[in-house]
Amino acid sequence: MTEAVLYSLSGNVAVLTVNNPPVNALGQAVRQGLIEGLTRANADTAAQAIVIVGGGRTFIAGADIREFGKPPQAPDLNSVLSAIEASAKPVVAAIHGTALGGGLEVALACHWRAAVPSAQVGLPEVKLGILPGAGGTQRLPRLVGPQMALEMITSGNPIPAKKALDVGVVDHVADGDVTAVGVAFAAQVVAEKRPVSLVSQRNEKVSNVDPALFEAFRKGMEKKAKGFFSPWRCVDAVEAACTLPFAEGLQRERELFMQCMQSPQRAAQIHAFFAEREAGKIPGLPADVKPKAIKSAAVLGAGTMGGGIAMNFANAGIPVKILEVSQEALARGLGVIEKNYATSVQRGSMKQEAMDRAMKLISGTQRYEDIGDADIVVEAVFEEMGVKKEVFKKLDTIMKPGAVLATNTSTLDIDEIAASTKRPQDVIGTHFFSPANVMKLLENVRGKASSPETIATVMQLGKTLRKVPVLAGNCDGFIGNRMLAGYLREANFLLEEGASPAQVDNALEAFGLAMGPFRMSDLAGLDVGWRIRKGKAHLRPKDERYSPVADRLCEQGRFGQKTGAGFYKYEGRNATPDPVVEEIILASAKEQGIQRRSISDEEIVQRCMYPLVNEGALILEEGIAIRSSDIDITYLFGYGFPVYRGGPMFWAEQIGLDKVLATIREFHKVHGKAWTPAPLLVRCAEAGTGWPKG
Ligand code: T1G
Ligand code: NAD
Repeated sequence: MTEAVLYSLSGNVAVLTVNNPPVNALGQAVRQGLIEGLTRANADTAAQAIVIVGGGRTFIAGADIREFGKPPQAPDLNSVLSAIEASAKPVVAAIHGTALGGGLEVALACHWRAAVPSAQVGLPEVKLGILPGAGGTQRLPRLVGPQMALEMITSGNPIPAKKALDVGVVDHVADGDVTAVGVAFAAQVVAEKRPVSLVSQRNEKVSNVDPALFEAFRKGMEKKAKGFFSPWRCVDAVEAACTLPFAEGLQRERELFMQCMQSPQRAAQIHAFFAEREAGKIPGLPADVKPKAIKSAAVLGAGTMGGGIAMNFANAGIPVKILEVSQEALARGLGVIEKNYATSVQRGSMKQEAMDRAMKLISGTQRYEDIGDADIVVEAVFEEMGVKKEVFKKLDTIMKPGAVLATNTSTLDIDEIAASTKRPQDVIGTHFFSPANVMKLLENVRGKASSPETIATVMQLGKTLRKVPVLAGNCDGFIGNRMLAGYLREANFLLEEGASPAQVDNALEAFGLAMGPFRMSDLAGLDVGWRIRKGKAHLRPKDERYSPVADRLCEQGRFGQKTGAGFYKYEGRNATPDPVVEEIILASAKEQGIQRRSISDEEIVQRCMYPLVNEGALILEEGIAIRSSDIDITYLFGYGFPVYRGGPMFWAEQIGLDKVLATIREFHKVHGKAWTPAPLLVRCAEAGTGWPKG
């Protein structure tokens, strides 16, 4: 037997322990080992039943994703599952940790399933741009019915053991060591001579299913699955389970699975899966550096960002104090927090007890003395260097030694802020994204003095706050906002050249962005960008083209949603085009002698997306980003870039860097030096390679 599956006997039960750390993925050796283990157990006269269990921290977490795209190796997973079903002796899956994807499909092929209470089971394949390809779409609906199967398979979200028991995915849940739980249940199955029942032969829940169920489900997922390929194939596969006999349904599932495997979205979403895990690894950090424990926090400023940042700490169970300049500002900030939680409770995405627990962890103050003992302080005051330095000078005198002094600045120089303290080694950027309690990205920004311990602490904090942490170097706008500058520049130029805010937003939302540039700017608040531009106006070369449209909106107090008008006018959160904005655009175009023309959506996408790629190449070459996939993660989790395109750098590689370069060179001829191709892009395109790896 391969070492990937270990064989042992516990009483009259044979135990097959999958031994493929870290997550017991179903690589070739595991598949081979399971078949060999089943054969041995069925031949073993001492064994009356068989338990399949995962060694280490989890059951099987799915197929080995690293094998995708490589030539298939026998045995394939379906033949492993047929061997399980064909076993003369009852086979019990004993589940702890996570039974995901092919792992749950193995369990569904078993005759019985037992779990410990902390276990989770699910079919997350849709998150990888595929669908369950080893019978999951045919067996799960036979256990839980088509509606529940559709929800689990199109969301890809796991369910806890208790719920799995309630809906029939598992047959038994008990506390204790998972192998012992599995062996005891298997022995009970033998003792009670329970008849072997194959899930694949249970048809009652997939018979006479009203076809309208699938139409209604497709209708219901139009918004969430917009632009994606695999979720729709998932519905087709579950529908096949309710319209075809099992064997034909399995065949249909295979066809749909292969369609997903051939879709470019699969490569993009798997790239995103591994990129998210890579982002947390910081080369060069001493192996023995330990993150500091964060048991208490403070936040300065209870504005748009401060409130959301405080909610993250409270949601993670960390007490947090918010400091504001006035009681009125504090009350307003705490009020917004309470309203946000109440909205989540109303929507059912949060329980009232959880809200009460979180609110108890949040308190306010105007006294610096009250925050001195916190393990970390995150500053989120106005985006003005003078104000930031004033605040950090103050923090330097009152925060306890070793506390992390973090700033949520969007663009300002971390080193300059750190230099206003005597402990620059404890200063670092922790750039959250609006709304801070929702957006997953945490762009940590190292200063030249930030210590390895401070870096390790905020990278770990990202995970604690359930964010996706990325480490950026210190430069103007770091990774995300630096790239965004070119994107917004072109979006504003396109307005003067003939497009409307709605046309630009719609073209980019059709491309897959969660929100176009003008709707996003109105959400974030136009005043933040205005403050930044005013602060830099003296640096802008006179001959450089500049669009004054956004400034003129701000001069009229149009800061976006928070003032009821920006690039759009607002009823609540509903944006409608505003003729006032059209007039400002026309006036600006006239002043600059710009001939307006009709602009294609394709040009809008290229003019707005290619600056991300070009600037990304500069950022990579300067080492501001450790790897190109970190840039992708920044845009996937911070700027609503569609995961099915993998991120701007991966997307450019899929198009071909040579083609991207060719178009950038065209724009360079027409629109000037802002479109100067990045040297790294030129080198990779001419070498016919992708971006440098690692
Ligand atoms: N294949 C290969 N490597 C995997 C893997 C997998 N399925 N899952 C995790 N890893 C690696 C991961 O890259 C990381 O590596 C290490 O394991 C620890 O992971 C036929 C076709 C299980 C919940 O989608 O959701 O089955 O960075 O950091 O936070 O229908 O990993 O250390 O080098 O994420 O504790 C379906 C994917 C596959 C589950 C654990 N299964 N995995 O989370 O650790 S498709 C999935 C996860 C399939 C069948 C189809 C999570 C986890 P490294 P980690 P974690
Ligand atoms: P905001 O204007 O909404 O809130 C700032 C708050 O800071 C105000 O309530 C103000 O009263 C308070 N404040 C000002 N000076 C203070 C001081 N000395 N001590 C304590 N409180 C003080 O601004 P915001 O949008 O929350 O931005 C805050 C920071 O976060 C800025 O650096 C900004 O660049 C950054 N940021 C903003 C966004 C965004 O989308 N709004 C996103 C990421 C980062």
